[in-house]
Amino acid sequence: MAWADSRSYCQSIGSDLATWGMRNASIRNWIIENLLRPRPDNGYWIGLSDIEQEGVWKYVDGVAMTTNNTDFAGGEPNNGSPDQDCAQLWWEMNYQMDDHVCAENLFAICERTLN
Ligand SMILES: [Ca+2]
Ligand SMILES: [Ca+2]
Repeated sequence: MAWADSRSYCQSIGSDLATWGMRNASIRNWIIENLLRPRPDNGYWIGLSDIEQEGVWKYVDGVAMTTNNTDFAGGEPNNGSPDQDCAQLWWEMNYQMDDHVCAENLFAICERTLN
């Protein structure tokens, strides 16, 4: 699904695209090693974008990007052609973060807190 559709899907099941789990390196690495790496060839949307303002990266729960709460691959985010505003984890970048074209058809990492 496209990034926006992925977000809608997550919300439809009481969650949202992953935010705090992506900011926490140990949780992020657990997800990568146990859930993503066993199924290569895929890209996964997470809840991080610069849709609102180019170059200003923000998690969907409102938390701003810092160097401490992201793990972009070297040279990323590069706002590559035609316009990359949504963050993915992608096997070709060893599951580090990469900005990608939001309309691309990727998987989604949904996240919800337990009540
Ligand atoms: Ca961008
Ligand atoms: Ca990119």
